[in-house]
Formats: sequence, C-alpha cells, structure tokens
Amino acid sequence: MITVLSGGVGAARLLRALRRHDPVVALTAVVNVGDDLTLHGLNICPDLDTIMYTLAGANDDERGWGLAGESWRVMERLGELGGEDWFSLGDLDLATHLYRTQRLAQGATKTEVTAELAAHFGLDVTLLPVSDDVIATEFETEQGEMSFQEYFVRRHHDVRVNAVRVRGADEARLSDAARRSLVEAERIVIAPSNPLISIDPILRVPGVREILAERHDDVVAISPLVGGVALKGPADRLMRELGGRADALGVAEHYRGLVGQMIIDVVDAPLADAIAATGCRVRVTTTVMADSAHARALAEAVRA
Ligand code: FO1
Repeated sequence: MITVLSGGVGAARLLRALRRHDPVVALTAVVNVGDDLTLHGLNICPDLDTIMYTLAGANDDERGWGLAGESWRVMERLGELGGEDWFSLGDLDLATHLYRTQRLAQGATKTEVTAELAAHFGLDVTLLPVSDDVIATEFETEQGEMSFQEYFVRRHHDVRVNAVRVRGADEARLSDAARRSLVEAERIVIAPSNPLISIDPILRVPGVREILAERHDDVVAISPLVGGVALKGPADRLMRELGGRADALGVAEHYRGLVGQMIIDVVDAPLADAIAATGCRVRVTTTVMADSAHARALAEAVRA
C-alpha cells in the first residue's frame, strides 16, 4: 500500500504512472484542499478534481486541469452578463461542482462526496481530502492579500509574494481515513508538487508532520524542481521569494527530518552529496514524466 501526499497536476501524473506500473498496488492520495474555493456559490476542489479526471483518463492533459473536449458556453454567457469569468469552469466540469455543492449542503463530508465522485469516474485509487475542515491558502503580496486562486489564476502568479498563510490548517482535523492511510502505508510518497503551496497545507494539519517524522525511513519525496526550474507553476519563484534555495537541495532542506529518501532528476546529480548531508538517501533518475518510459522509471524508483 502506497500513500501519496498530493497537489494537482504533478501528483496526478505520478499517481497515473504508479497505477500503470503496478495495476494491483493499493494506492491512496491524501490531497491538498488549500486551493479549494467557493465561487458562484459552488464548492470547487481543483486538486481533487485534477487527480480524479487524470486517473479517469478524462482530463485535458495539455492544460493540466479540467476535462478533455470541454465546452465553455456557460462561461461565455456569464462573461456577456458581466459576471466573474476569470476562473474558467467548463460546462461538464460544472456538473462536478454542482454535485459536490449539493451533497455538502445535504450534510455529506468532503471525504464522502469525493468517494462518490471517484466511484462515478471508476477510480481504483482512493482519493482522500486531508481534512473535511475548511483550509485556505492565502498570499501576502506586494499588491496586498489575496486568495489562492486570485494569486494563481487571476494574477497568473505574477506578483511578488512576501508570505504564504494557510488559514484554518492549524485547527483542522486530519480525517480518520487520511490518518489511517498514513499510518498503515508501506511507503509514503511526497509527490513532485509545489512544496510551499501544495504540500505544506497538508503538512500543516496537526498530526501529519508527526506521522511523517516518526516514519521518515518509509517516506520518499520527489523534487518538483529540475535544474532549479519548476515544470509547471511558480514553485521556483516562490522558493526564491520566500528566502530558500530554488533547487532540489532547497526542497530537501524544506523536507528535512520528514523524508528518508529524496528522488532527484539526473540533471541535479551534482547536488546529490549536499542533499544526502540533509540526512536522507538520494536516488537519481529521470523525474520528468515526459513519456511513458520516463514515467515508468520514476514509478520504479518510488517502489525501489
Ligand atoms: N487554472 C488556470 O490557470 N485557469 C483557470 O481558469 C482554471 C480553472 C479551473 C477550474 C477548475 C479546476 O478544477 C481547476 C482550474 N484551474 C485553472 C487549475 C487550478 O486552479 C490550479 O492549477 C491549481 O489550483 C493549482 O494546483
């Protein structure tokens, strides 16, 4: 059994590679909910949905989020009405948010609704929001405070960040299912997701850090930075702005004490000794899941 601490796109691709590599291993994703938002009265969970659509083979792989073959008629009409159309919700994707919102209003937990949606999409990976409580990642920027999606989508993460806050995380309750999956997994994997804004909101939930620190020999993290650059999103820029090193060594320093092994890309091999000096084993492989052979190599490294 493998449990993967997961953000969105990078985690979704890793989970897909792990499943293809081993069709029988029990896979669980404990997923960040700090990106979640309420818009148009709808509860939207981008990371959970990105993983769900990717594992169902229903995602738009080029864009990374949303459904393949999507249409945008509702957004077009909303724009004509002068409504908020900066966060693009496809016509079919909207059904997911309508369903989730209605079920939450009926009293279901996010964990329960996620399981219902995952069953509908035929998933053979267990998806678990880290908590059923509201957690919101927020940014203090040079242009004032903003919510996660205001920073990420509306401002194209193109504004200087002074601090990241995760509202609600310290008081959030780690769900029973997520706790069990972390305690019982043979291996815990930290996906190649943004350490500061995808993984930290998970680590901030009381209990998660403690479990990882106790089990650190069984914890493996994959650096999302390759040659000091994030494949997607602002991880490199944010790590620099917040005072860390923007490379695989910076990631290892960030996870110090929590991981027994770091997987880094071949281009970062010169950093291996310095990373080992942070107190973990280092495995060097191709971490860019550009094609199925590379994805397989990464899946093998995670299992080794
Ligand atoms: N990302 C964008 O860059 N632009 C969008 O309009 C957008 C809409 C969107 C709708 C539903 C969804 O589940 C995800 C969506 N994303 C969009 C992706 C997402 O907001 C971010 O990539 C993640 O939150 C970061 O992990």
